[in-house]
Amino acid sequence: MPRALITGITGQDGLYLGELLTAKGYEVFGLVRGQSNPKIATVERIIPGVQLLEGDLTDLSSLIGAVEISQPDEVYNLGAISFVGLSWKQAELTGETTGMGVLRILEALRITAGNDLSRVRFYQASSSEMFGKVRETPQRETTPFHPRSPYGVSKTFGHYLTVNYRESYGMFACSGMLFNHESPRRGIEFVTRKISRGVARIALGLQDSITLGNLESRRDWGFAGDYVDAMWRMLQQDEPDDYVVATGETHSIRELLDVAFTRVGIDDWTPYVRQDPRFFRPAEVDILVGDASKARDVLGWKPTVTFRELVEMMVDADLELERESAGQALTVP
Ligand code: NDP
Ligand code: GDR
Repeated sequence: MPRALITGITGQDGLYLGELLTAKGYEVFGLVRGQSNPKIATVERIIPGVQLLEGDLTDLSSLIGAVEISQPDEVYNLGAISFVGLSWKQAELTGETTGMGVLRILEALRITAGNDLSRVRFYQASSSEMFGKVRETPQRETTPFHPRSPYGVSKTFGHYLTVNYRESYGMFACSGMLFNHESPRRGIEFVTRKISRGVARIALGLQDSITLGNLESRRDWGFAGDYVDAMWRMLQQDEPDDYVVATGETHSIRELLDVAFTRVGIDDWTPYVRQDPRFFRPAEVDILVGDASKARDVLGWKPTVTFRELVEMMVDADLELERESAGQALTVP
């Protein structure tokens, strides 16, 4: 039975990856931070049999402990401060977690393996945010980086470190340059979920409007369930490498609003959407669109959910969630 250690198991991708690996017969270990993490119950419900280990990406000895207990064949480093907007407000914490956290988990693996890093396979959750102010469109593995946020800079550090451990120690280390991927499990701070949840609440009469920032930026949005499959495929190859994972389509926030509001029967969303400078960023990534032909050719990976299907799936899930919690509010005294 192969053994996998996932950092960031309480996040969107951690839950999908844990489910996928369990279905494939893995023994799944997950790193959980904090002394009483409220997401533990959700993780245990979604990933039956998961073994949770206490640890934090800012604490090397806890990572060494987690590696010693789990003895992993594969490590997926998904833990991070992942919200770009927060990374300006908590730049140091972002650097420590999203950047230096990669160094610490790699060091934990090196120290426990006694320099023989050939046994363990490592996946680093890199990001299209590394392309930032894009130098070419679409972006591919060879596109130069120009990150635009402390988050993007930290991810770029983590990417190069992953490449460096591969080159320095012969480690099977892969960097997945993943473009935005979403789902009903997406955190409510991200724009897709903020919109799907807001639209559901507006349709049910629970909210009047949604307040957003820049509506002109464009992203390449895919479904998170598809993207964790690409992560796993990277670690099953004969040779470690880096891959762009993306749909190849780009859409604006306006188009996202069009699809989401149309789903609940509202054709003109302008009366329901406000803008506030609070949600604009000091430096924006204007457009992202990935060329995933290497992932398609080498990994045999392709996305299965279209942009429209993704947005509709998220709105439908939020409608159900909001109806359920409105029902509970009525019945619970
Ligand atoms: P989430 O924000 O949903 O999850 C982040 C995870 O990191 C949570 O489990 C969180 O734990 C954990 N975490 C935060 N700080 C620490 C810490 N100090 N020590 C240990 N764990 C910590 O992110 P996603 O699931 O969406 O993304 C997974 C990874 O992929 C992230 O690294 C992200 O940056 C990257 N990525 C995501 C993309 C996307 O579109 N989703 C695209 C490209 C890259 P807790 O619950 O305790 O807060
Ligand atoms: P992103 O995702 O920064 O691409 O990072 P996010 O959904 O936060 O922003 C996407 C775009 O929407 C614009 N926007 C808003 N964003 C948020 N969150 N809230 C708003 O109110 C709002 N209004 C407009 C943003 O300016 C931006 O242009 C995500 C994260 O998952 C990262 O961890 C990951 O690496 C990248 O995707 C790829």
